Amino acid sequence: MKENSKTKQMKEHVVDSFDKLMTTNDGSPVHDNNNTLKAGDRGPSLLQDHIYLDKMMHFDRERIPERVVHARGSAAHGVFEATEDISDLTVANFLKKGTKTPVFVRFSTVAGFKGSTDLARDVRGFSVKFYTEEGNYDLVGNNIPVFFIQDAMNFPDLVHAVKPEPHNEIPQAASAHDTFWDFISLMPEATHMVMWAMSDRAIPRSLRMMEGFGVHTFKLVNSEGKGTFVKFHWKPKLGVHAVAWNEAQKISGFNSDFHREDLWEAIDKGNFPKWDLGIQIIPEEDELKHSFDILDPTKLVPEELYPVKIIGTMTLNRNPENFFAETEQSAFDPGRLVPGIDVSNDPLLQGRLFSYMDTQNYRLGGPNFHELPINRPINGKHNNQKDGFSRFDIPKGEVSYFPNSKATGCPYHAMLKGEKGFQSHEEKIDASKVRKRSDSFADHFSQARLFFNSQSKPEQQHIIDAFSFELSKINDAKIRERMLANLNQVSEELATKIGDNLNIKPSKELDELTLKFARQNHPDYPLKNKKSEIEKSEALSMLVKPNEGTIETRKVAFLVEDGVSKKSVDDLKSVLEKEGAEAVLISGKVGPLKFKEGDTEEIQHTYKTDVSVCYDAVYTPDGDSIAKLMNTPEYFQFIEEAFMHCKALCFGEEAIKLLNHSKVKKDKGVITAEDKNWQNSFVDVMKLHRVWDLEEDRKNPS
Ligand code: HDD
Repeated sequence: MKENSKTKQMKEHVVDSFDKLMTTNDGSPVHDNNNTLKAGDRGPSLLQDHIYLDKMMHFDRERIPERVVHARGSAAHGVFEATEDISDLTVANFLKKGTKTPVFVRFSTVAGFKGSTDLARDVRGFSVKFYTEEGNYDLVGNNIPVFFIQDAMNFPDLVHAVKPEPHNEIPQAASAHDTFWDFISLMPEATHMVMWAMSDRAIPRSLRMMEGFGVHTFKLVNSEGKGTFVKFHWKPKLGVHAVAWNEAQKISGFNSDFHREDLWEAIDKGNFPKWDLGIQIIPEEDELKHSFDILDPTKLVPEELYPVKIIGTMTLNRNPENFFAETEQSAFDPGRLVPGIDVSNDPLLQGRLFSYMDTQNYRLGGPNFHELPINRPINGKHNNQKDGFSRFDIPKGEVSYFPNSKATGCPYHAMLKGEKGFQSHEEKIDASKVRKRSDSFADHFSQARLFFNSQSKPEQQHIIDAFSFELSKINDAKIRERMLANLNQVSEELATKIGDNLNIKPSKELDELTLKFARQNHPDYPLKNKKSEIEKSEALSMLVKPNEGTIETRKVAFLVEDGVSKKSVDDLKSVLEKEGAEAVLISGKVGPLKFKEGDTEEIQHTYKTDVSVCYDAVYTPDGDSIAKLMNTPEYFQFIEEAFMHCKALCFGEEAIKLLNHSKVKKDKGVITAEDKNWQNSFVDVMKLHRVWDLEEDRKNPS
């Protein structure tokens, strides 16, 4: 990996203790790190033991408050390269064509604690810190393009509702409980976002296979000071994919670090994840032109109205050296802006501008968190801000104020020397001071409908299943009813199908009752149905489009035993590896596996440690191993579960016996060596990610 300005800066702080004498925190060499100082062999211990006190005092203070939301995260370093000339839109230095900028990216779940599972049904955070030549720019987004609420005033309530309930701190990392749905059912504006949260977007196959969105509308500002509204999009090169809900639950049990490990291993092996950065460009003149308000964060801007223009590519190419120092201490803030990018008046974004700075001050113990290596700007910082806990910099001189003559006005502000610096976009505002919700934010259902209508049949079924699961977990029947009434505004079909699973019939009376409830809580709440300009948007579905799939970095389980044919293993392995996928041999025991041909190979994965849910596809090669597998219940469990989760399965010619002996039924996703062009057919099915359209048949094989 090439060095850049950020890696060089960080390197100065990396400590390598190999072959070094152990010292106290003050550098005093430690003679004995096993025994406390005692009065006599059998004690008591002495308070004068500065080596013990030094060690224990540090240990006692090792934990800092976890993030109030997005506590569980995984991160990596990388680089962003601008690939398009958009100088007509922005002066942002790092967006100049050809510019390469170091980045640090942190992905997260929202609700769970720091040690919770990766595969929770949840929104994923997608935070990018660009270390630009003009300071740090943070794009703190999510993998879902809209948000639950419109105004920051509701944020603490939303978070209190989704987090474990205060009396018993149950459930961990899950929205399937009363307080969350109580809140949501009383906030019609949340309906659009919960449609996304109940879709497969909330259970990604990999952090490397998620889109990212800036969510809010932002502004780009050019050299003439002209502003243009933009929406930011991250498009993953590996496509957007999810696991099945039943699979997610099982992964949580088998490997709660599934996403963290996947990201780490991919980078470790040189399979660097990549995303394109795109923008939707919305001229200022269009601000008020649509059925939705572009300042309303519960609305997306359909790509059919403003297509996404790709302006750069981000590659993650280095794992952090240390989790705490980098991932945990990284401090993101949507208010960290650089010249050429500004915020819009979205009331949720405006509220965020206070919260992040405030939380970092608390979480990282004071106002000098900017000086931590992971947060330091590469261009250095110069101002008159002084002192505070844990100041690292040693500012020179007697001046810490402005204006001054003693330091010739330095550090000078840009205008003093005719330079520009960061200038807020000039905007005319002529308004009364009010505390209210804009009428232009009043339509809460038409984009939720747009989302539902844009899903393929299997995706719609997953949404119905997810709502049915979550709402079934609610103890208070009234909450279930209110939620169903909200969903009835989105689609009668959706509400009826979910209602069938909950024993509730959607009705006009229920809808009115729900409205009454919502009104009681906020009497001035604007609620108006509007018609969306777009009925259906292809960009909202995750279905793999023809010829767009890839199997790069996918993991294929090869189920083997002693006596397996090496040729049968190697032939398919080389086809898969050519496509960038990985074959992993799984057997009954670790240690050397004997091939039919006589060679051996070390086995690292067994049925004790590995399960089908951690793999993308399964192959059973030929050989004398077949007889052993015939008597291995774990083998059948593996292939049958993969089948249920709509994965591609492949069987060698002799292995067809095993297929016939199992509950797996031959369909277009089950390939055997008797099929024409079988190896390529297996790759083609894998490219679809899953054969979701066969899900119903596969769940109930006749
Ligand atoms: Fe937030 C963290 C994303 C609304 C207040 N948020 C946080 C992180 C992400 C987001 C990705 C994790 C940052 C990291 O990796 O360290 N948040 C969003 C998005 C929002 C949003 C996309 C809406 C569009 N957030 C939001 C609001 C508020 C906050 C309205 C408060 C007014 N968010 C916070 C926070 C956190 C945070 C409490 C917790 C830890 C942190 O900031 O550093 O300040």
